[in-house]
Amino acid sequence: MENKIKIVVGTSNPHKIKELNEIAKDYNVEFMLPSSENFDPVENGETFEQNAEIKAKEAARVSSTGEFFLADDSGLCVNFLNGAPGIHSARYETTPEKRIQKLLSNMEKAENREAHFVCALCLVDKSGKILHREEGKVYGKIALEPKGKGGFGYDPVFIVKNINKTMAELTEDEKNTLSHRGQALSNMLKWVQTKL
Ligand code: ITT
Repeated sequence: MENKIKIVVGTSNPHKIKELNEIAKDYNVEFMLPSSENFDPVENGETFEQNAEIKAKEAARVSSTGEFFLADDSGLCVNFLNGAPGIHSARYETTPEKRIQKLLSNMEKAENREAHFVCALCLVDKSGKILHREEGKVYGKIALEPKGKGGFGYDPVFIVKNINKTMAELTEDEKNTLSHRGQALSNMLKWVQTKL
């Protein structure tokens, strides 16, 4: 397709860019990383929505190219842990394996294992003006042990509601159809395609 709408994504997580591009493959949109190495947002918001806005605005501020800037702030909210790790999901521990181990050990006594993933997307222009926001959620529960090799982050311990497989046992397409990121981005892409 010609004249794709180019959107700079404010992220340093390569898994997110991979999923975003996969979800957007049938749209006239191309995602790119910020052209500057100075992308270093201070994620001090209190909600996913606020942190997505901070990252999108930072991408717009530091990029020397690009007209539109998108950021994803996402995480896992566990009922038994009063919503933790939530906005701190990426910083809950130092590696993905340790984050999963910490989560499982904090859940040892939990009878209620309900949880959900959240993805907040924020799109801004070069001046930092917010153009559009979307949010997606997917519900499920925390497994007793990790299973599956797909996806990233907490996917091996998140059993998707009504499917009875962990997110890491799904194919890329299956995850992207039902995931928090898949839902939020599909709606964002529909907006982009009609409004930009
Ligand atoms: P950027 O801020 O640079 O975009 P990040 O990974 O630090 O990357 P977040 O602050 O939004 O991003 O934290 C998201 C964390 O939540 C991520 O690192 C995972 O631990 C978890 N997470 C988000 N989406 C997930 C998914 O689809 N599957 C599994 N874990 C996910």
